[in-house]
Amino acid sequence: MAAQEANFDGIVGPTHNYSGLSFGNVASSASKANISNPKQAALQGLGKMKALLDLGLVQGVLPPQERPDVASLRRIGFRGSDHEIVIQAGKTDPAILAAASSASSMWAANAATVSPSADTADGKVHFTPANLSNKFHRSIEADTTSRALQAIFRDPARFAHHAPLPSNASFGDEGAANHTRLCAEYGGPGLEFFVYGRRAFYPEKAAPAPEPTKYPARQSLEASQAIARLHGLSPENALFAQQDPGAIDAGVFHNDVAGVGNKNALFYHEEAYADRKGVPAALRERFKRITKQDLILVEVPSDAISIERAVRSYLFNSQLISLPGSDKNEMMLIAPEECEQDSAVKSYLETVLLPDPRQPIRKVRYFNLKESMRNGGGPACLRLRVVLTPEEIRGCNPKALLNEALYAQLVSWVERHYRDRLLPSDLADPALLDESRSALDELTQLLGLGSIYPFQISRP
Ligand code: SUG
Repeated sequence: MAAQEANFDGIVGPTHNYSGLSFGNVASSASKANISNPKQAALQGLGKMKALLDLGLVQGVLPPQERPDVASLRRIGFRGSDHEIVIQAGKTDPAILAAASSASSMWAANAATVSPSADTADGKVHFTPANLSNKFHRSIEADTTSRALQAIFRDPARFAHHAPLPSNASFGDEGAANHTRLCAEYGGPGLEFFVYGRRAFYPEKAAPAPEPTKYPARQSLEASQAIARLHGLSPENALFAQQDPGAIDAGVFHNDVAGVGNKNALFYHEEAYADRKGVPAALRERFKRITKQDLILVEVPSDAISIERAVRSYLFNSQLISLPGSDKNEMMLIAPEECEQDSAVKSYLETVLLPDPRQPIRKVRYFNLKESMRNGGGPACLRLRVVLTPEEIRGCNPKALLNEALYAQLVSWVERHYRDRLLPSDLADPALLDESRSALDELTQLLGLGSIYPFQISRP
């Protein structure tokens, strides 16, 4: 059997809440202080995973993180027992406690950048966990993410795990959300397309466009180049392009809010890249050289869907999947329900895109992911794509791969451990820390991960 693309989705953690932590992510700011429903959030995520499993895809899970992250609170000077620290931080610094409590690791597209073995010099699958240095609440994910990835992709003969890049704006790295692999066949040679928001070094070198003025550009060119180097990609197989600064200022804080690719197709908004003509041309030319095939560029013009509408509906944060068993290269969009509720987007999809025989997308399925969407996380944010050969699948921890039984166990685990209502002010309740830790303790056993959380590692 040939290589396939597996999706590893982040399980939403028990502290999922709306604290408005992500400046530049308009949904996160707009949802600030709303009531969240962690149980519903986790079940919505599991529902999408199960649907993809039922479609015949390989589906894996990534565990949530320990939150509130008491270790980070200690690092910045809070003292006392774990409970005392949570209570104290809640009194004096609720915004910092909120940052230390975010369930943001659910957005697995930001967990790491992954290069399949067909692209790398040593023939291993390479992983670099993202440092997520632009936001404090996300920068504290990388260490546990590293341990989780190593506990899942565990055969050292097949998987290479790198340390996160230095945690600094110059090497700001947001993982696979700014990385797309294009190929003719998953197991064949691929073009790894890296999109960055800013250049950190060599200001004298003219960049295609200036930096955004309103919102931060989280990914640097130098971070993307470092990853290509670490993963042993050849210069031929990696292409770097700047995101349109205007798109970032419109709320495209990651490139996966403006485009999604799969195999030989790229579905993207006209305003995604700074060099609107040059980037598609370069992709087309490079793809042809690598695969001897034509790249299908499905560009959505601004006068059909404005960039603001794309951000509101999260159209481009859909997953673009190849339907297993279809030998005709047929693809399906896994879109958020917000696209169905926006009449312009729905009509574009159903009357313009799907009927167009020049492009491969034949079906759209809408999913209710509202809890995650309100923090700016759509279907594509929730998954990390990993192209795996059958031998590589066998080199994974089998307990992290979803099947009917694991799905049922995870649903029951969520039902037993999660609250159905949470306000940012509830984060100061030390009982939430205990609930979260006992849930995670059980989960690491379910998934056979060993000790990956600080509270487990420091346990006598
Ligand atoms: O980094 N939201 C995340 C959303 C990440 C979406 N991922 C991709 N596009 N791949 C972020 O901005 C909000 C948390 C809060 O406000 O409580 C947050 O972190």
